[in-house]
Amino acid sequence: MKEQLEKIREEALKQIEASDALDKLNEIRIAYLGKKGELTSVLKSMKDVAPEERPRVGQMVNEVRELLETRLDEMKGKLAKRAREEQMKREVIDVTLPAKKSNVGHSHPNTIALKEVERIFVGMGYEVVEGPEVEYDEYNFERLNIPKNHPARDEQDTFYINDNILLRSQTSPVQVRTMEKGKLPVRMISPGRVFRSDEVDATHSPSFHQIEGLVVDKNITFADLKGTLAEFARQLFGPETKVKFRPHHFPFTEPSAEVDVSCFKCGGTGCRFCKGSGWIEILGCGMVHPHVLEMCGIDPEEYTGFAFGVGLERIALLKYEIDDMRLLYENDIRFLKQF
Ligand code: 2NL
Repeated sequence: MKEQLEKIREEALKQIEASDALDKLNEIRIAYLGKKGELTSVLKSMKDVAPEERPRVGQMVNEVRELLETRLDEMKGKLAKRAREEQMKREVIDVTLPAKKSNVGHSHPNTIALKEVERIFVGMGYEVVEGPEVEYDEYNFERLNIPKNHPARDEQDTFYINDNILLRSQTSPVQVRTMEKGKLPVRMISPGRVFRSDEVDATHSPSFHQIEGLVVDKNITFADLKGTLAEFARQLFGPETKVKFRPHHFPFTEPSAEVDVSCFKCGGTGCRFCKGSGWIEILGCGMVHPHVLEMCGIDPEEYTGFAFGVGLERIALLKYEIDDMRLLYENDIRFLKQF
């Protein structure tokens, strides 16, 4: 019996020492100490041992059991520690590596120019109103005093969807929709994308952006228009900027004018930038035509108004001294990064 126990002890210790995984260790525990394990079967055969020998053999069995349990626990700890160390080695993070740089973008020059124009007019109490890019002929032309057969309606200039639906050629329809609602006075700008059937070149694109402005109230005069646009020009191009109003014609305003600003490069003496004239054209404007007010449900005997329209790309090109509009649409990151 004694030899048998010693053999079990030696064999078990050898196996524990040689085991290299936690589940193997568990198998060894079951094989020796489990319900049907070798040591347990020795206990079961105690009935064959002489009664006076039983205490000694029982003590030996307990000693072997305790020894094996201790060794199993030790080995379990060793293996677990080794596994943890290997995992740490595998998952090591080099905190000294340089961080991944995240690329932060910025606004497109068109957007920067738009925000600037919005800031100026919001500062003067204007509302910013947007509207649909697909419009009715009625809002884009008819109510703006551009009747059928007017040259501006030419199919060559406008993208028609069908007989009475088109891609808006200006943002005025947004203003028509606002006037039509009948809440007066009106003080608004309407920025947005517009469409014209133009060939692409340095100054033209079939899709560009416009900002129109409209004021309707009692006693609005051309002086209000002049003062407002002069202030706009000073805020946009600098406090020394002068404005010049040249008579012009638009179907929707009367009288109408085109506005030049004194060249912000040379101050008006003439340079390459203003092509020697000292002036740069920036927008069109005028007093809202009484017939337009009428068609929008406003009594022109009681109310008057002024309106203007400015090309957003034109402002961006001027402000950033870009000489080709196509650069604004090509999305070349090397170009866009400069602003
Ligand atoms: C230009 C000229 C202009 C307007 C737009 C307008 C709008 C309404 C009534 C009357 Cl609802 N007028 N808009 C007026 C004058 C000029 O734009 O050269 N745009 C690029």
